[in-house]
Amino acid sequence: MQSLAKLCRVSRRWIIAVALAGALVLAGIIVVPRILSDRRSTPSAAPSGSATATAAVALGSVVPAPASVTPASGATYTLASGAEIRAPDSAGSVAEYLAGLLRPSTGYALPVRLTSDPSPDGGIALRLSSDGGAPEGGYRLDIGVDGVVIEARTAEGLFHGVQTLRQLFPPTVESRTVQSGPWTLPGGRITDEPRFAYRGAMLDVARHFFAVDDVRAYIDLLAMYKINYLHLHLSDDQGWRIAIDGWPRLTAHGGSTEVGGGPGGSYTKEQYRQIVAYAQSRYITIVPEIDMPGHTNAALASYGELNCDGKAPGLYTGMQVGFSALCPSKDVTYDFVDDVLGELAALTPGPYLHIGGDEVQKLSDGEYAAFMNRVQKIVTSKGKTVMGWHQLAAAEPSPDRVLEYWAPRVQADDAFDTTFQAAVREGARVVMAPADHTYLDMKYNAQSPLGLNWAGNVEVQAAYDWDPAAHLIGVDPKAVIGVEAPLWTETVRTLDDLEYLAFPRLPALAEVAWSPKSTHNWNAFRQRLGAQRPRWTVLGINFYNSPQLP
Ligand code: TNX
Repeated sequence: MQSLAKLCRVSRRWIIAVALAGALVLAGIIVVPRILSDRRSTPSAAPSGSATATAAVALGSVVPAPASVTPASGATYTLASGAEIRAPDSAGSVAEYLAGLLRPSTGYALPVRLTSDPSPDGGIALRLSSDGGAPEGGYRLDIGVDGVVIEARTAEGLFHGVQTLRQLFPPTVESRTVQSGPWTLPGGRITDEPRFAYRGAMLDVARHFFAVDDVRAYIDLLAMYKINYLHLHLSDDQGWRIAIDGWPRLTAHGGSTEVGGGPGGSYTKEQYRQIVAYAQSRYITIVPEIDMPGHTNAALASYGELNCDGKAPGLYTGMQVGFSALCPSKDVTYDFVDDVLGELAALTPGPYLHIGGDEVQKLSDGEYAAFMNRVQKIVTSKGKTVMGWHQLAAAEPSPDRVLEYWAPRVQADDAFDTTFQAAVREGARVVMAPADHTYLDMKYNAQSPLGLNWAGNVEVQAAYDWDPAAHLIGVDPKAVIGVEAPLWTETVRTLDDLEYLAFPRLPALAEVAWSPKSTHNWNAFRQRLGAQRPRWTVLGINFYNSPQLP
């Protein structure tokens, strides 16, 4: 626990220290700590003859890389103006989604025909079957001269197949205005399934608030790369962003500002439901986070009784962390947590409630663990599964809980690692979000106009070139259920800003989470990722044009 406290305390000092440490690591001077085994290969030269942006799309060019790709040499399929999209009733919404993607740029009518046994007949058929050609969440895509078939066990699998199909059309398919074809696809078969069940992104709507439309737009970008969880960081020192009936000042006062003193904002329950429903329509599960006991100044400012001295502090619009905590010795604190988590559980169909638990400097280790033990029980009493940042390892086990490991390599700590390893042995599952690989708010390089750099700069290769299952030594790889890409928003104010930090690192992390390890190859990946840029241009995504991509 001493080491945990250390983990919590040092993070800001690193903003300065890590730049130096990063340089030493690069120079090979610092030995990689015991829990971390980051076997990054030395980058080799780019292969010659890399594909140009305008060349016809190849079957093997998809991001994330599919599990298996078998091109049919010479065979192609061309979508015709009279084509139909056919699907069974239960996949009708996926068929409509596909039609909605293809209609604006092709200008074709592409009627959706619902039928129990769809065949392509020159168009596109979505088929559900009990074997589906691939496991749960996976799909099989067959492109032949006479039509396209996507087959899966579930509508979710079909949706992922649709994302693959979308990338096989020329980039102009992403246009919202009619473009000239031909709309030709490469022939062959793709059989695909995800490596990890949890493929997450996190959006911090507390440091800067993002309205429902921005969140919807971000969800659409996540869906393109088969991400299936969106963790919303709904509260922090600078803002409380979700309406709670019994505690109206949380949003009225606690939601009224943000980093830098802007107007902030918050979601009504109806708006939160809209986000949940939109995410569901893209097969994405929302994971709401109320960070506690620290990162709570907005709540403490709204209700004096949550403070040990009974006095409400002022609102906070700076960027420090660790200074706030709910009062762990007052009954009202737990009444408050019970109300908040109860209302959030009722609004959230997904299995997880994320309770934060990071960077608490104001409480003793004992106070922290006792508080988190009580809060974990409140989560399970609401029928939900606990998720928390990795410091939560110091609290007692909770059924199936998920710990989100965020420490960058230079922050690893032997004593804390022992606590973490023990928590995993006692049943905790792990989502990997090490800051030096997955934090989308880290700068790409010293010149990046946005972002922080306390965990070092994170270029595209750092986001891609690591193995979530092998990253932690002493942790059973089977306990690792996935990967998350957090986007903290201290420096991020607009959707354009979000896009700049997410692209191209988000697709890189999506590939780490989806694709089998056997496909992992930086040089091949950077070719495929680079070839996505024309698509991002057509979509109007404000991406960072990384020099690491050909
Ligand atoms: C650390 S890592 C935080 C956040 C900050 C972020 C900025 C973790 C669980 N907490 O409070 O926003 O760094 O990069």
